[in-house]
Amino acid sequence: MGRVLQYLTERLRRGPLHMTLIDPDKRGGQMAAKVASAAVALGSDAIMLGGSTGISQEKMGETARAVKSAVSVPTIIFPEGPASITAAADAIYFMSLLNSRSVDHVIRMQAHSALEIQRIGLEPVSLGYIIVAPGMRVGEVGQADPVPRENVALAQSYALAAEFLGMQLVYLEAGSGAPAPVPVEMVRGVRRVLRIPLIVGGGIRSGPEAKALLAAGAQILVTGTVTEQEGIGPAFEGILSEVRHARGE
Ligand code: 1GP
Repeated sequence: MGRVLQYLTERLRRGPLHMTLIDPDKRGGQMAAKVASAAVALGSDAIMLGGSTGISQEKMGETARAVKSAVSVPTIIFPEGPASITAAADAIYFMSLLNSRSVDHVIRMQAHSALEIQRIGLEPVSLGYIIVAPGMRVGEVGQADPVPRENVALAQSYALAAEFLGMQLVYLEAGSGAPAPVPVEMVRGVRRVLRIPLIVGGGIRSGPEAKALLAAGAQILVTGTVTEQEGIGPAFEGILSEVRHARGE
Protein backbone atom coordinates (compact mmCIF):
# COMPACT_ATOMS: atom_id res chain seq x y z
CA MET A 1 0.00 0.00 0.00
CA GLY A 2 1.37 3.45 -0.90
CA ARG A 3 2.15 5.97 1.82
CA VAL A 4 -0.74 8.33 1.12
CA LEU A 5 -3.33 5.57 0.98
CA GLN A 6 -1.90 4.19 4.21
CA TYR A 7 -2.16 7.64 5.83
CA LEU A 8 -5.79 7.95 4.73
CA THR A 9 -6.66 4.42 5.84
CA GLU A 10 -5.15 4.96 9.29
CA ARG A 11 -6.85 8.33 9.78
CA LEU A 12 -10.20 6.97 8.64
CA ARG A 13 -10.14 4.50 11.53
CA ARG A 14 -10.55 7.50 13.84
CA GLY A 15 -13.42 9.06 11.92
CA PRO A 16 -14.24 11.15 8.87
CA LEU A 17 -11.77 13.37 7.02
CA HIS A 18 -11.82 16.63 5.13
CA MET A 19 -9.81 17.62 2.08
CA THR A 20 -9.30 21.15 0.80
CA LEU A 21 -9.33 21.54 -2.97
CA ILE A 22 -7.17 24.36 -4.32
CA ASP A 23 -7.09 25.35 -7.99
CA PRO A 24 -3.49 26.31 -8.87
CA ASP A 25 -4.82 28.46 -11.73
CA LYS A 26 -6.82 30.61 -9.30
CA ARG A 27 -4.50 30.43 -6.29
CA GLY A 28 -1.03 29.27 -7.14
CA GLY A 29 2.30 29.14 -5.34
CA GLN A 30 2.47 31.01 -2.02
CA MET A 31 -1.24 31.95 -2.11
CA ALA A 32 -2.11 28.26 -2.19
CA ALA A 33 0.37 27.56 0.59
CA LYS A 34 -1.30 30.17 2.79
CA VAL A 35 -4.78 28.71 2.28
CA ALA A 36 -3.43 25.19 2.83
CA SER A 37 -1.76 26.10 6.16
CA ALA A 38 -4.91 27.79 7.46
CA ALA A 39 -7.07 24.85 6.37
CA VAL A 40 -4.78 22.28 7.99
CA ALA A 41 -4.69 24.33 11.21
CA LEU A 42 -8.47 23.89 11.36
CA GLY A 43 -8.21 20.11 10.87
CA SER A 44 -8.24 19.55 7.08
CA ASP A 45 -6.48 16.23 6.41
CA ALA A 46 -5.08 16.65 2.89
CA ILE A 47 -4.73 19.22 0.13
CA MET A 48 -6.03 18.38 -3.31
CA LEU A 49 -4.65 20.36 -6.25
CA GLY A 50 -6.77 20.67 -9.37
CA GLY A 51 -10.05 22.04 -10.56
CA SER A 52 -9.44 23.64 -13.93
CA THR A 53 -8.74 21.85 -17.13
CA GLY A 54 -5.32 22.30 -18.63
CA ILE A 55 -3.34 23.41 -15.58
CA SER A 56 0.25 23.57 -16.80
CA GLN A 57 2.80 21.20 -15.40
CA GLU A 58 4.85 24.19 -14.33
CA LYS A 59 2.00 25.77 -12.37
CA MET A 60 1.09 22.45 -10.75
CA GLY A 61 4.74 21.82 -9.83
CA GLU A 62 5.25 25.29 -8.36
CA THR A 63 2.04 25.07 -6.31
CA ALA A 64 2.69 21.52 -5.10
CA ARG A 65 6.17 22.53 -3.92
CA ALA A 66 4.85 25.61 -2.09
CA VAL A 67 2.02 23.64 -0.43
CA LYS A 68 4.30 20.77 0.54
CA SER A 69 6.75 23.04 2.28
CA ALA A 70 3.89 24.72 4.18
CA VAL A 71 1.96 21.69 5.47
CA SER A 72 2.71 18.19 6.71
CA VAL A 73 -0.47 16.53 5.34
CA PRO A 74 -0.39 14.92 1.87
CA THR A 75 -0.67 16.94 -1.33
CA ILE A 76 -2.73 15.01 -3.86
CA ILE A 77 -3.18 15.86 -7.53
CA PHE A 78 -6.84 15.84 -8.58
CA PRO A 79 -6.59 15.67 -12.36
CA GLU A 80 -9.48 16.94 -14.42
CA GLY A 81 -9.06 16.19 -18.07
CA PRO A 82 -5.49 15.62 -19.22
CA ALA A 83 -3.46 15.11 -16.05
CA SER A 84 -1.07 17.82 -14.90
CA ILE A 85 1.47 15.49 -13.43
CA THR A 86 4.30 16.58 -11.18
CA ALA A 87 6.66 14.62 -8.97
CA ALA A 88 6.42 17.48 -6.45
CA ALA A 89 3.07 16.14 -5.14
CA ASP A 90 2.74 13.11 -2.84
CA ALA A 91 0.12 11.23 -4.85
CA ILE A 92 -2.37 11.47 -7.69
CA TYR A 93 -5.95 10.32 -7.75
CA PHE A 94 -5.76 7.77 -10.53
CA MET A 95 -9.40 8.12 -11.36
CA SER A 96 -11.85 6.75 -13.86
CA LEU A 97 -14.98 8.77 -14.59
CA LEU A 98 -17.24 5.75 -14.43
CA ASN A 99 -20.39 7.33 -15.84
CA SER A 100 -18.75 9.09 -18.77
CA ARG A 101 -19.96 8.36 -22.30
CA SER A 102 -16.38 8.75 -23.47
CA VAL A 103 -13.87 5.93 -23.26
CA ASP A 104 -11.20 8.65 -23.03
CA HIS A 105 -12.41 9.61 -19.56
CA VAL A 106 -13.00 6.04 -18.44
CA ILE A 107 -9.62 4.58 -19.35
CA ARG A 108 -7.71 6.10 -22.31
CA MET A 109 -6.33 9.20 -20.57
CA GLN A 110 -5.28 7.01 -17.66
CA ALA A 111 -3.42 4.64 -19.96
CA HIS A 112 -1.76 7.67 -21.53
CA SER A 113 -0.31 8.86 -18.21
CA ALA A 114 0.43 5.54 -16.45
CA LEU A 115 4.04 5.07 -17.59
CA GLU A 116 4.91 8.66 -16.73
CA ILE A 117 3.42 8.31 -13.23
CA GLN A 118 5.50 5.20 -12.66
CA ARG A 119 8.63 6.85 -14.07
CA ILE A 120 8.48 9.85 -11.72
CA GLY A 121 7.51 7.72 -8.73
CA LEU A 122 4.17 9.41 -7.99
CA GLU A 123 1.78 7.31 -5.88
CA PRO A 124 -1.41 6.48 -7.81
CA VAL A 125 -4.50 6.22 -5.58
CA SER A 126 -7.16 4.40 -7.53
CA LEU A 127 -10.53 6.12 -7.43
CA GLY A 128 -13.93 5.53 -9.01
CA TYR A 129 -15.36 8.96 -9.88
CA ILE A 130 -19.13 9.22 -10.19
CA ILE A 131 -20.82 12.42 -11.34
CA VAL A 132 -24.19 13.15 -9.77
CA ALA A 133 -26.55 15.79 -11.21
CA PRO A 134 -26.12 18.64 -11.86
CA GLY A 135 -22.44 17.74 -12.46
CA MET A 136 -21.57 21.31 -13.41
CA ARG A 137 -18.53 21.88 -15.61
CA VAL A 138 -16.78 18.62 -14.83
CA GLY A 139 -19.92 16.80 -15.97
CA GLU A 140 -19.76 18.58 -19.33
CA VAL A 141 -16.02 18.30 -19.84
CA GLY A 142 -16.10 14.67 -18.75
CA GLN A 143 -19.07 13.91 -21.05
CA ALA A 144 -20.90 12.34 -18.12
CA ASP A 145 -24.43 11.06 -17.99
CA PRO A 146 -24.89 12.40 -14.44
CA VAL A 147 -26.69 10.10 -11.99
CA PRO A 148 -30.16 11.66 -11.46
CA ARG A 149 -30.43 12.97 -7.90
CA GLU A 150 -33.27 10.62 -6.99
CA ASN A 151 -31.68 7.49 -8.48
CA VAL A 152 -29.98 5.98 -5.43
CA ALA A 153 -29.83 2.51 -7.00
CA LEU A 154 -27.79 3.80 -9.96
CA ALA A 155 -25.29 5.51 -7.64
CA GLN A 156 -25.06 2.29 -5.60
CA SER A 157 -24.47 0.27 -8.76
CA TYR A 158 -21.60 2.46 -9.98
CA ALA A 159 -20.03 2.59 -6.53
CA LEU A 160 -20.17 -1.16 -6.09
CA ALA A 161 -18.78 -1.68 -9.59
CA ALA A 162 -15.78 0.47 -8.55
CA GLU A 163 -15.27 -1.70 -5.46
CA PHE A 164 -15.58 -4.94 -7.45
CA LEU A 165 -13.03 -3.60 -9.96
CA GLY A 166 -10.57 -3.23 -7.09
CA MET A 167 -10.60 0.56 -6.78
CA GLN A 168 -9.50 2.02 -3.46
CA LEU A 169 -11.92 4.94 -3.08
CA VAL A 170 -15.26 6.09 -4.47
CA TYR A 171 -16.01 9.79 -5.07
CA LEU A 172 -19.59 11.04 -5.44
CA GLU A 173 -19.27 14.42 -7.18
CA ALA A 174 -22.10 16.94 -7.61
CA GLY A 175 -19.70 19.27 -9.44
CA SER A 176 -17.70 22.22 -8.18
CA GLY A 177 -20.00 25.11 -7.36
CA ALA A 178 -23.14 22.93 -7.48
CA PRO A 179 -26.17 24.67 -5.94
CA ALA A 180 -26.60 21.77 -3.50
CA PRO A 181 -24.43 18.82 -2.45
CA VAL A 182 -25.08 15.16 -3.36
CA PRO A 183 -28.42 14.24 -1.72
CA VAL A 184 -28.15 12.79 1.78
CA GLU A 185 -30.36 9.80 0.81
CA MET A 186 -27.95 8.92 -1.98
CA VAL A 187 -24.94 9.07 0.35
CA ARG A 188 -26.78 6.88 2.86
CA GLY A 189 -27.73 4.36 0.17
CA VAL A 190 -24.21 4.12 -1.24
CA ARG A 191 -22.64 3.84 2.22
CA ARG A 192 -24.96 0.95 3.00
CA VAL A 193 -23.62 -1.24 0.17
CA LEU A 194 -20.00 -0.07 -0.06
CA ARG A 195 -16.99 -1.35 1.90
CA ILE A 196 -14.33 1.04 0.55
CA PRO A 197 -14.15 4.69 1.70
CA LEU A 198 -16.67 7.14 0.28
CA ILE A 199 -15.66 10.68 -0.70
CA VAL A 200 -18.39 13.29 -1.23
CA GLY A 201 -17.84 16.69 -2.85
CA GLY A 202 -19.41 19.49 -4.81
CA GLY A 203 -21.63 22.24 -3.42
CA ILE A 204 -20.81 21.80 0.29
CA ARG A 205 -20.96 25.32 1.70
CA SER A 206 -22.02 25.13 5.33
CA GLY A 207 -21.64 23.28 8.62
CA PRO A 208 -25.21 21.92 8.59
CA GLU A 209 -24.71 20.48 5.08
CA ALA A 210 -21.46 18.84 6.19
CA LYS A 211 -23.14 17.48 9.30
CA ALA A 212 -25.98 15.88 7.32
CA LEU A 213 -23.57 14.24 4.83
CA LEU A 214 -21.37 12.90 7.64
CA ALA A 215 -24.40 11.50 9.45
CA ALA A 216 -25.41 9.76 6.21
CA GLY A 217 -22.01 8.04 6.04
CA ALA A 218 -19.72 10.25 3.94
CA GLN A 219 -16.18 9.49 5.13
CA ILE A 220 -14.24 12.19 3.31
CA LEU A 221 -15.69 15.62 2.50
CA VAL A 222 -14.09 17.77 -0.19
CA THR A 223 -14.63 21.51 -0.42
CA GLY A 224 -13.15 24.01 -2.85
CA THR A 225 -15.47 26.87 -3.75
CA VAL A 226 -16.16 27.90 -0.16
CA THR A 227 -12.52 28.93 0.36
CA GLU A 228 -12.23 30.37 -3.15
CA GLN A 229 -15.14 32.68 -2.39
CA GLU A 230 -14.52 33.73 1.18
CA GLY A 231 -11.11 32.35 2.14
CA ILE A 232 -10.85 30.66 5.51
CA GLY A 233 -14.04 32.25 6.84
CA PRO A 234 -17.00 31.24 9.00
CA ALA A 235 -18.47 28.78 6.45
CA PHE A 236 -15.22 26.84 6.16
CA GLU A 237 -14.79 26.90 9.94
CA GLY A 238 -18.33 25.58 10.34
CA ILE A 239 -17.64 22.65 7.98
CA LEU A 240 -14.37 21.76 9.72
CA SER A 241 -15.95 21.99 13.13
CA GLU A 242 -18.53 19.37 12.07
CA VAL A 243 -15.78 17.07 10.77
CA ARG A 244 -13.79 17.41 14.00
CA HIS A 245 -16.93 16.83 16.05
CA ALA A 246 -17.76 13.67 14.04
CA ARG A 247 -14.34 12.22 14.87
CA GLY A 248 -14.75 13.06 18.53
CA GLU A 249 -12.23 15.92 18.78
C1 1GP B 1 -15.09 19.68 -6.87
O1 1GP B 1 -16.03 18.33 -5.19
C2 1GP B 1 -15.14 19.35 -5.41
O2 1GP B 1 -14.49 18.68 -7.58
C3 1GP B 1 -15.40 20.58 -4.60
O3 1GP B 1 -16.60 21.23 -4.96
O4 1GP B 1 -15.94 23.61 -5.26
O5 1GP B 1 -18.32 23.01 -4.83
O6 1GP B 1 -16.63 22.81 -3.02
P1 1GP B 1 -16.90 22.74 -4.48
